[in-house]
Amino acid sequence: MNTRTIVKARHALIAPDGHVRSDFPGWSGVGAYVMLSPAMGASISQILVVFEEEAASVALPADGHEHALYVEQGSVRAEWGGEDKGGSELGGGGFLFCPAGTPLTLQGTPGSRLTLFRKVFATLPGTPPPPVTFGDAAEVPDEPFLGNERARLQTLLPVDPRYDLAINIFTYQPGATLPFVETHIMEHGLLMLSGRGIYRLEDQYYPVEAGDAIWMAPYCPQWFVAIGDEPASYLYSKDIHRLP
Ligand code: UGY
Ligand code: MN
Repeated sequence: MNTRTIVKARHALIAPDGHVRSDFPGWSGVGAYVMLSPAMGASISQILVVFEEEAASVALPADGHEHALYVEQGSVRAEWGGEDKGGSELGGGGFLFCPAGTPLTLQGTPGSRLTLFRKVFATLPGTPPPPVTFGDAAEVPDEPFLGNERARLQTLLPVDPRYDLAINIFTYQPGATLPFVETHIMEHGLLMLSGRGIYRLEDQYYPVEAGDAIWMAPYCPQWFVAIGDEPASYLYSKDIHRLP
């Protein structure tokens, strides 16, 4: 038996063949698969949620964690409480940020899938917390990354110091690469959305494909090249805007 999954002290690749579900209180009719979490040394948790039954739902408590989600497919109704109480219908490509201290419930039609990021919010003294924020990735412009038209970045959340988290989508044409081996203080949780490539994590090179999750700890040297006939695209989180 074999798997591409590998979990190391400073990085991990989680391939779909090893997924095992978790059950959480207040979650019903869903398969929850925890890709990344503090249990492996990450600061952020990344959870794949698959809605399996009619009226399947997820309840996220109003604690010190903020949540951000991206709908891979299907239709999800999000409702949040707090000062800016409200709701929204999210289809494939829909995203939502819900600040810490705000309760969030999600209901999805059977077959809907989303990736949920959950992280302790780092307050910024003198600055109010960020608001609930949502949208559709299809409407977020993509920009060439460091001048490369064939490697394009979408920044889903506003670039605003109230947020301590970025959620981005990176899309590479076949053969396009990250321009250099990045080494930075920021941690990434990542989901391969489509296509294939090779990810360098520390000093190892891994073939990766749609459905894979990756953890890059702070200072994990990282690089990517897209391979194959189609563009490769990934969703990733990044902690930002706070002094170390
Ligand atoms: O935003 C980033 O740090 C991004 N360039 N990293 C990555 O794609 N691994
Ligand atoms: Mn990076």
